[in-house]
Amino acid sequence: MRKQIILITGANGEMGHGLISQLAENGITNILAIDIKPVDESLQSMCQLALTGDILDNELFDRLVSEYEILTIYHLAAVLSTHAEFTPEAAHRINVQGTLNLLRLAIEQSRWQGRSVKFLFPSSIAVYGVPNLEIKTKAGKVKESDFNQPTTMYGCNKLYCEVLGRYYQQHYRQLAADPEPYGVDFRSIRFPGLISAVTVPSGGTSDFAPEMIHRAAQHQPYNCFVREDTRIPFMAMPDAIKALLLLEQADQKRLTKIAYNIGAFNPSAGEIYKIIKKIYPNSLIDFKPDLKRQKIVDTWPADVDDTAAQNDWDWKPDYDLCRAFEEYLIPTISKRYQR
Ligand code: AKB
Repeated sequence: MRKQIILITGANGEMGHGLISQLAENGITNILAIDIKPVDESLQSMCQLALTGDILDNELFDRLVSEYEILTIYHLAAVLSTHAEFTPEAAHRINVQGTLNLLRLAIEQSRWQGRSVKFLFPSSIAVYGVPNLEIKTKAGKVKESDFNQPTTMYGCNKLYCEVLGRYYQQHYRQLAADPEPYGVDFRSIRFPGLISAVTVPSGGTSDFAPEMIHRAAQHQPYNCFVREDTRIPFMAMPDAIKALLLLEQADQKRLTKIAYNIGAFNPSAGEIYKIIKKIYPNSLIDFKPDLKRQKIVDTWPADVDDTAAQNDWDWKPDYDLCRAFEEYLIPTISKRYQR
């Protein structure tokens, strides 16, 4: 009998850390964690198996099929928006071909198991491309069908992978004599900027918020790369993990979308600065916009409409801006840097 496992790619990433820790806390340990670099020591003890592997390596997945019955796939591995702009073709290979490899694995597993394997895919607000600041301000909370014209390779990749997910769920091998019996149970969330107290992001264009907080807590100066008036949706990492697990547990029959918006709070960079200055009055933060990265963030919405997630799978954030700082970020981050 093959061992039943939950497959998590991108294990070393910010979301990977949060998800593996939460699953372990929930008593779930049949985790197979994969990352291109050796999985962090702190995570290995929470996993049944931690593999160093490349999601572009099909042989890796062929080996897994023979040994494991994959119950759910959380495909978190990705090259984020800023990094992807420096290596767009490599990002496309990893973000799209990598996802295609995982979708193929999921389809094969669905056939073996006689049921649709759940495939949780983190999409992003980067799929939105709001044309200009005037429209961004007027648009307010954007719906999933608004402004789907991404301006980054990462945003293009994420939007296309949502479309691939729908294809693998509903149309894969549609001309075959024997139609695909189960498909993939593809479920996706368009995450806002995520702020973790435990890890520091790298390669994202929404990183200005977590970078500002972590640098202030280390009493290090920080030049914020966006204007003070820059406003996009953010979320505390525990809520991002809560959303992934809620969507995974949701009744398929209630789901009306392939990809869902979720929101929590949407402060401007200046409002985040003011909160930090109250907590770390001596912090040396100033605003030196990187006009190229600023241009990307200005195409992302000021806020998102998450009515569908509320209706379809009872989404509700635990952390608003104030609680995120008071009860999650500052206590954990201050402890982390006091050592
Ligand atoms: C990024 O900045 O690229 C990501 C995102 C918004 O998806 N954090």
